[in-house]
Amino acid sequence: MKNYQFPENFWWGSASSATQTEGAAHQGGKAENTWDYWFSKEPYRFYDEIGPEIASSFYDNYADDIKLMKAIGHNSYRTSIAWARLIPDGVGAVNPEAVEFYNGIINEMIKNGIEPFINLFHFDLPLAEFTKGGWESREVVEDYALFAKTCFELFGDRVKYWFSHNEPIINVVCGYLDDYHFPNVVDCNRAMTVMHNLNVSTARAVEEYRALRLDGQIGVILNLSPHYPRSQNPADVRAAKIAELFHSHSFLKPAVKGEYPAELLELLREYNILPEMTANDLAIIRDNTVDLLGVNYYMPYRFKAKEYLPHPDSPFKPGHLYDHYEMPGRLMNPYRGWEIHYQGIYDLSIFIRDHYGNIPFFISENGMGVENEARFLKDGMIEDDYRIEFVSRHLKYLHQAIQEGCNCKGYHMWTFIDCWSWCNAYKNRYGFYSLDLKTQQRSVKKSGLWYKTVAENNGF
Ligand code: BGP
Repeated sequence: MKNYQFPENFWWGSASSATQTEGAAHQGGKAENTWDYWFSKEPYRFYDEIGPEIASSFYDNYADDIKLMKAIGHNSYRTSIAWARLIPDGVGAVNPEAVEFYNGIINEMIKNGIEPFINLFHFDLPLAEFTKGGWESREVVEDYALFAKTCFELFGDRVKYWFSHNEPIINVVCGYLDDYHFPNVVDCNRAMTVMHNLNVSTARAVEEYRALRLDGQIGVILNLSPHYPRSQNPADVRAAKIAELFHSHSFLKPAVKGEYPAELLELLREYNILPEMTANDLAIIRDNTVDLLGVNYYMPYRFKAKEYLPHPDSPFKPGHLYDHYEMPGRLMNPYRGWEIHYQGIYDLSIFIRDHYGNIPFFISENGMGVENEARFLKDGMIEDDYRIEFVSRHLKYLHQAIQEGCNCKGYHMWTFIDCWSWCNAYKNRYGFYSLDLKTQQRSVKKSGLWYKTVAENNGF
């Protein structure tokens, strides 16, 4: 049997976010964020009408939960700081209960030998910042930079790995183009303004971090996928290339290389969707690139040339320039509707090696959401062999990429305990531990025990 041994000090852990785990949405001095607000207005847009108020109650259970992390061999864990908890009005007074809570998490993790990876923004804007215009507003970018600085000052003596955002493009696409997330705007000009402001905000967070001269690193977490054309027909290749410019390079290139891709700017001009970018913005982006990259990989993207012209009245969006392609015979996760393509993690790693200067990165999310896992219960434990297969087959390809010189530092699974998944709420479960929604009891799954052996052996 082949042995897949990973580099020394490889990060083995998992990831989650504040809103998806903490609960206590209206406690501990936390103000409403856009999720609390949207759920109060349109609960029917959330699976089973479950909102974020309880989540997996990490707020109350973090000390025990961190022991559970340790029990399955984690040496690192990523979560986020809820801006609306730390600074309820977005700017101004810091909430002392939040400081105590985040200090508690960080200290407890360190005590248990788990490196805290802290992200500053995981889709959860304080409502007070939304009323200022949300990510369309430059004032919000500056408030965010102040929030980031506050976090670095409060926790930066112990937290060595910081991230400005998780999947910033989700705010753009889901919030301003496709009506998946609040504020449910469909407007490409506004979407591109949000895209640019988010890029500036990452650079501003990096700038604030460097100014404090702390001895850690700061990065950004992006959801990246290899973009495969249906065929080598130039029309298909071009469709995939345009999609990749919008989906990947739009955030990757500013964060890693300090500039927008010229071809993306050309497209934005051609379709009259170029947001205002001042010389000062571009200088901030140029001078403040990230130290490392978190890569969330779930599925490959496949594209083909457009089959039909969009209706002339339909609001323009990048999707007018390419079609998604459903490759016959593809392997699917039917619960989430996402294709599974193990080799994608290898292709992506090679892409980062060859196009982004082999910047240090880690797989910051990879995972498999499955519905009704109770049917796999055996003697009190969910036997999720499909998840073990999912992780191990991805890890084999990741291992190969590392053998070929890719600078990958770790692997974090989505997620630790089944958590609240935005509009899908608890439909699909991702955790190494299952969560009983009624009792909040956690139980390890077979995959959790398997992952422990992988972490302990630094391979399998
Ligand atoms: C990523 C997000 C996570 C998480 C995960 C699973 O895109 O960063 O927050 O939710 O996807 O997706 P979902 O919860 O939509 O099934």
